[in-house]
Amino acid sequence: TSVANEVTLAMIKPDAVAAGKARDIMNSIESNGFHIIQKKYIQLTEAEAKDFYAEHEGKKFFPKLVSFMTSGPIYALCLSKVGAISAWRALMGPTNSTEAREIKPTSLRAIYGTDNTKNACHGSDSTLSARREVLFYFPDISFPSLVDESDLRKYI
Ligand code: DGI
Repeated sequence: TSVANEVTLAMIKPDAVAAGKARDIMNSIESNGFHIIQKKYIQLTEAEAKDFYAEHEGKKFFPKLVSFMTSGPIYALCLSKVGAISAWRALMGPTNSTEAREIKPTSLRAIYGTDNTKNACHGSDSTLSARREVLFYFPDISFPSLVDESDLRKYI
C-alpha cells in the first residue's frame, strides 16, 4: 500500500537567516520527519514579495511585511511528509512569535522569531496555497501534490 505524501512551501525568513539560524531550523524540519525535496536561497524583490503575499494587499501590516521580507536573503523549501501542510504549521506555531512563546514555547516561531512581523518562518495554509506557493519558487516541480512514497525518488 502507498503512503500519501503531501508537499508544502516553507520559508526561512530574513530574520532567522540573518541570525544564522537557517541550519538549525532545517535540522529541526528533518528531525520532525519532513523531507526537504527542493531548496532555494534567494532575496525577494519588492514585486516578488508583493506577489507572494497578494492576499494581504491593502491590510495595515502589508508595507511592513513586504519591507521585512525583502530585507535580506531567505530560504524557500519544498517539504514533503504525510500531512505536511498542517504538520509544518504546527511545528512553526502561532503567527505572532510573542504569542507563540506564551502558548507553544517549543514551536519554531517561539524559539527563533521576535514579534508579529519578524516570525522566522512561513508555511502554506491549505492544499491550494501550497500548490501556488511551491510553484512560485519551484515552477518545474511535478505535481500532483499527493505523491506515493516511491514517487518521492523523482524529486530527490
Ligand atoms: O500564515 P501566517 O504567516 O501564519 O500568517 P498570515 O498569512 O495571516 O500573515 C502573513 C504574514 O504577515 C505573517 O507571517 C506576519 C504578517 N502578519 C500577519 N498578521 C499580522 C502581520 N504582521 C503584523 N505586523 N500584524 C498583523 O496583524
